[in-house]
Amino acid sequence: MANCIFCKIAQGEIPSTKVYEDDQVLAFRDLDPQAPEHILVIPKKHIASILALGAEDKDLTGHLLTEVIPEIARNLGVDINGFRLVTNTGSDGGQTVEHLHFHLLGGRPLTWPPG
Ligand code: DGP
Repeated sequence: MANCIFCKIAQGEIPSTKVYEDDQVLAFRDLDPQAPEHILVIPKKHIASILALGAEDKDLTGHLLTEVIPEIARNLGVDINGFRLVTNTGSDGGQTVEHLHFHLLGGRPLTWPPG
């Protein structure tokens, strides 16, 4: 999608520090990390948020949650002490980039509740 920063990252038009890539998914380090490990996991296909997912995205979301995210967590070593997975949605959810992304945060104890 034109003017979507994460589409541009997915297409390699904007550089990123990649930690995982396949034909459907890209994961890269957040520009403004909030934890020692702060990874953004995105579908390459433009989907605005979790609310924009359709039935046709079941394979993609299943792949993302059951395969990609556990693999990234294991590769980073945060499977041992744990991590947090967050998808901010809409303005109250704090979403600033309107391309579905999961924040994977780990490498330190995280507090709850969020601000
Ligand atoms: P959210 O607020 O949940 O929509 O998260 C958007 C995140 O994206 C935020 O933590 C900062 C990150 N971000 C924004 N622009 C870029 C970029 O150009 N490169 C990278 N690596 N991260 C970005």
